[in-house]
Parts: sequence; structure tokens; C-alpha cells
Amino acid sequence: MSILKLPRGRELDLSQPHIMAVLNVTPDSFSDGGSHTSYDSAVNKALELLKQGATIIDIGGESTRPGAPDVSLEDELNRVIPVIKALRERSDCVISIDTSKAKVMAQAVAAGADLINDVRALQEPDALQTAAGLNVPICLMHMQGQPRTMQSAPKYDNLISEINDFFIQRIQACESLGIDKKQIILDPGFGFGKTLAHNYEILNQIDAFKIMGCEVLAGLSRKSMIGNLLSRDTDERLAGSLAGALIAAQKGAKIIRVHDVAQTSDVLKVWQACEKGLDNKGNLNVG
Ligand code: 7PM
Repeated sequence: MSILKLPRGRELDLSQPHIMAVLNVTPDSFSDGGSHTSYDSAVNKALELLKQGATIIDIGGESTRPGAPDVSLEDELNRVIPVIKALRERSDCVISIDTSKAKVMAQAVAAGADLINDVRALQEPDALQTAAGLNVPICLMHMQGQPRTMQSAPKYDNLISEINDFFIQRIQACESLGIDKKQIILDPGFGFGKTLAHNYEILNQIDAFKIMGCEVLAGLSRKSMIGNLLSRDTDERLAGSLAGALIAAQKGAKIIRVHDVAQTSDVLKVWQACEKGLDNKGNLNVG
């Protein structure tokens, strides 16, 4: 029984899997660089993703792509805060802020965000202290190295236990500042300092990261672990991404971070119908 506590008395029940939709608000996704219409179209896109079956919208203004330039605090705030405010005005959905910067975390939650998704696991200056004061669930992701260099030569003596050792250390750091571990989600970080073989070993053993009572998030949508295995360009990775999403969910990941929400929702519904059964009206059995 895993229920995340969200702001304003809301909850997210992780007894079933949830789809987290990626909503990038980087300049390459804002063709006009941040005008009123671009915020509007980001909000409309988010509302569409919710209709397609997402329960969480993950809003990110920093590209963590290997080799991507660092984004200034000002630019990141200018990209994400107006979108969070505008989406919050129009929906009570779960809004996740994808950031590593303490000031972005604080302003995002003040603007209506519900959850912090940090690929640097609260290791940037002030992030841990700030997050502890915000009282929202936190996703801690594992990364070996730094985005710019992490894919040059990833190496592990024991992949699974090294990732879990990192999680234990970060959970302890969170707990020391008063963060309840029931509010922590763990993410092994597909593609973040991992070879192709590492990524598939992680996927095969994703249940091994359900430690200390925490649920697991899996983000493999359109990643190179799909593209390099299959020799597919980014726009040809849907089938592989859906297979990965289903495997992760069947092995116990409770939040699946994806770009292709409608298709992932179909896949998870077929699995859930099979797993839970349907009543005589065709509705999923509860429990
Ligand atoms: C280019 C390459 C652009 C990779 C973006 C990415 C994760 C995440 C990202 C993840 C969590 C992407 C990544 N990946 N947050 N943010 N887990 N928690 O494919 O796997 O979206 S950025």
C-alpha cells in the first residue's frame, strides 16, 4: 500500500501503474522561444496528454541530453514557471518539476507543482534542504558521472548493488533532513552512465530497486537503449519503447515516464485487463 501525499491534501495511489508524460519546455520544443502562445501550446499539449491517459505531467526546462549546454537559472525559471501556473489554473493533475536547481524546485512548487523529479538526486547546492522544506514527493534518479561525459565509459563492478548503495545513501541524506522515505520514488536512470548491456540488466532486474519501502520509476521511452538495440532513429522507437514500458510495469515499476502516452496507456490497459479481470460491463475489477 503505497500512497504519495501531494499538496492540498491530494494523494497519488501507487498500487497501480501510472503514466508520467514528458513535457519538454526547452527552446527546441518552443519554436518561438517563449511567447504567450508557446506557453499556451505547452498547456494544451499537457491537457491532451492527460486525456490520453497520463496522470502525471513532468515539466522540464533543462536538457539533460549528453553534451547539452547547462541552462541558466533565469532561463529555466522563465521556461517552466509560467507553464506550471497556467496548467495548474486549468487542471488538478499531478504536476512534476524536472529540475536539479533548488530555486526552480521552490518556485515550481509555489506555482503549483506536486512532485520533484531530480536526475541529480538532490546533490546540487541547497537542493536537499530546499526539497525537505517543500513537503512534496521526490524522485531520486541514479546517474554515473555527469550528463556531458556519462556515456564515455560507464563501468560497474556490481551494477545493481552499486545503484542500490547510492539510493540508500541518498535516502539517508533525505531522512536526516526530515523527508519521509514513503515520499521517495527511486529511478535507476536508464541511459545515465550505462552501457546498452547495463540498461537491459537494469530492466530485467528493476524489481531489485524496490528497497526501503520505495516504489520505482522507469524512464526508457525513445532512449538509445531502444534505438541502439534495434538500429532505429528517435521517431522509429515506439514499438521498442512500448515493450520496455510493459516489461518495467510487469516487473513492478509504478511510474512509467513516456513520450507516447496514448499508446502506452493502451498497452498498460491490455495488461491490467488480463491481470485484474473485467466485470460484466467490461470495467476493470477493483483491488
Ligand atoms: C535527450 C536524452 C533528452 C535524454 C532527454 C533525455 C529521465 C528523466 C530524462 C529518466 C527521470 C529523456 C532524457 N530521463 N527523469 N529525465 N528518469 N526521473 O529521455 O529516465 O527524457 S531526460
